[in-house]
Amino acid sequence: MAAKARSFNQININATSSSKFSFKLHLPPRSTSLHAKKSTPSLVRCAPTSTSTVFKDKDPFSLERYMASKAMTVNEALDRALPLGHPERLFESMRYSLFAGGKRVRPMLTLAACELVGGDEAAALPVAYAVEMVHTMSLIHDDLPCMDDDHLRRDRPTNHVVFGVSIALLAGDALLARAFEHVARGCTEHGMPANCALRAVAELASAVGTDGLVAGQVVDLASDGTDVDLATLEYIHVHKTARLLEAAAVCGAIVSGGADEEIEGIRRYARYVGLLFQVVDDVLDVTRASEQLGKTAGKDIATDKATYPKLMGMDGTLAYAAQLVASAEAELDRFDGTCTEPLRHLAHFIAYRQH
Ligand code: GRG
Repeated sequence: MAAKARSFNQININATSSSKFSFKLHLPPRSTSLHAKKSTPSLVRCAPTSTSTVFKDKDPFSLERYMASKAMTVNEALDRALPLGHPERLFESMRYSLFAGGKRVRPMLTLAACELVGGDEAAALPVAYAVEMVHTMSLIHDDLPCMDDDHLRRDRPTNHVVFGVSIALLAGDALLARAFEHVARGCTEHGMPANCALRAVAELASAVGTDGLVAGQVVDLASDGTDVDLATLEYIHVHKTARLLEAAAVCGAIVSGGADEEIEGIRRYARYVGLLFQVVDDVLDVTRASEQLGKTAGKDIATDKATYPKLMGMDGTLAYAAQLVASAEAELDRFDGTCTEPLRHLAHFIAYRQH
């Protein structure tokens, strides 16, 4: 870990930050309490889900094994959920981007949150892969000529380069619709109470629309060529990036029957991690090459885009990232120790990732 920290970018998660930048997340209250459950007093449940069955209790936790196992579970489920169909070109386009080798971080957050609150992984799986469908949709749309006009994504030519703008746009739309279809079907098939299903749908919808991706993208587009301050930058990234990671984890807890107190603890953790994801993304854009990222690197500097390194400097950005990891971990301290391992390690992975 120490070697990694040096190579990425010297985040020292144990350091007390010397950042002069204030550390606050301005997030609007969420309307997730369609049918709020009564809170339970303690956050000590542990999940009898697949990690504990795949890895023996005495095995030390290995994030590498955990991520490989969850990615395989998610990929197989996605393959079953979206076989080729008619019209074939549409399905080819959807599958082209879906199976282009994404890290599957968001579905991992869903499954890890499920595990933390003692849920059944099979029941949370449709939500996990639905979030990946939403994420893939956002990448396809983000790369379109009317948005970022990018040509490289997940190590491949972008969707519209291969399939044309019209099909790429429609493939994104179909992935979005399909995602909600699978959340609803998955909840029904696993006998989930209707209030859980509706709450998850509301959470995910809010992360996509005017309180999430779309809002962030609109402000991002409007900020092009203007002097963006830190508050605006945070607004963009919280909405464009962090909200979907937050919804991924929160939905995992909701459909696993998590208590309100647990769900809100996981939300706070995921908010920190979501913003951390983008802060690190900004750093990687400067420090890594396109071949290492699988997408166009150095674009932020080339287009003079507002980023955390630009506004805070690299040292300030790294200190901010360190604060975010520490804050995310602090949220997990209120839960049972063993069960927090996946979310704890995922926060570290996001901080130290190289791509
Ligand atoms: C049309 C409803 C609708 C929404 C689209 C285009 C858009 C609105 C939003 C853009 C959102 C976006 C692409 C944000 C960037 C998030 C980000 C850092 C992506 C990279 O995620 P990784 O590193 O990618 O997890 P992989 O490929 O590993 O999955």
